[in-house]
Amino acid sequence: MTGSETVLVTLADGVLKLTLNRPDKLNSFNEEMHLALRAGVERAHSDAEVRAVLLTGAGRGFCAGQDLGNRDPRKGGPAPDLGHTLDTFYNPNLRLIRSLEKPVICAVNGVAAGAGANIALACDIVLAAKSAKFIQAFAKIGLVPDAGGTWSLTRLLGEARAKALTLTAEPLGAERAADWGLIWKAVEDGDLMAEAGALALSLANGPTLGLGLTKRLIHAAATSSLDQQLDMERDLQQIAGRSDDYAEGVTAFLEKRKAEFKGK
Ligand code: T3D
Repeated sequence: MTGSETVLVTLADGVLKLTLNRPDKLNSFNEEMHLALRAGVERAHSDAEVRAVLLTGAGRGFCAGQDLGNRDPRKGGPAPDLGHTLDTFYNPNLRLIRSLEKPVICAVNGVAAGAGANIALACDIVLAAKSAKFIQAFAKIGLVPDAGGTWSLTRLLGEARAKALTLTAEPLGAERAADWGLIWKAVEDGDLMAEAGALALSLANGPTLGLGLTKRLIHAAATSSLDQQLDMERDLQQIAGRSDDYAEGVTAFLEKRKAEFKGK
């Protein structure tokens, strides 16, 4: 195991598992945890051994967003510059997660509130324990949603549900989140880590280059015209078609055996 105590990091069979680890504070973010998460995701970018990421939380919660103990107005002094903290801590991590051209699976093991909910939504495939809840808690403390929440919620759910969730801060249960298309799946609490781990392992054994290019296409689709998207599919298919994994995939099909992808 490597990494700071606030994010536990393990690499096994191509899966980099990052576990937010401040369970007594429901894994809310302090500066150390931001930096530890950043180091983990940066490693996923640079380490070719990493072919998928699995993000989860220790204890009964996934992440309760910002550690509000670090924002106590009763301690006096000027109001904090939250724009600066977003720029310095949250936004770099969001960009790193979103731009990683390898699959990122999130196993939401319990409550995901504030920026914690929105970090989960930045991942590629989100599984949640049936008991987990997603809470856009910001309105309860006079803030606006951050960590990309207004972007993810609006794209995934549309304006009506995005507005109701953010303006009311009403908790959204995992099963309804899945029914609404906010996440991939709600699973029995006891099955969550096994199911998320198996999915991460299966993706880590996949054609990593092609999966990364697929993510790039899906991300571009929201702002592209059909013509632009067709051109991009052509360009990226050209790259995929020259990969070792494509040659292996077709060979394995013709030889009626399972493909052994190397991620290149
Ligand atoms: O500041 C900036 O840099 C700007 C960025 C902001 C990003 C944000 O995320 S703003 C939103 C911050 N988060 C929240 O407002 C959520 C606060 N937490 C809650 O509303 C509730 O804890 C939950 C709904 C998430 C869970 O409720 P429950 O009843 O299951 O648990 P609890 O009893 O409230 O919490 C358990 C412990 O975790 C408790 O500590 P204690 O009393 O046992 O010592 C509680 O204080 C602690 N905890 C939970 N959330 C936070 C926290 N401690 C610090 N910060 C938290 N966010």
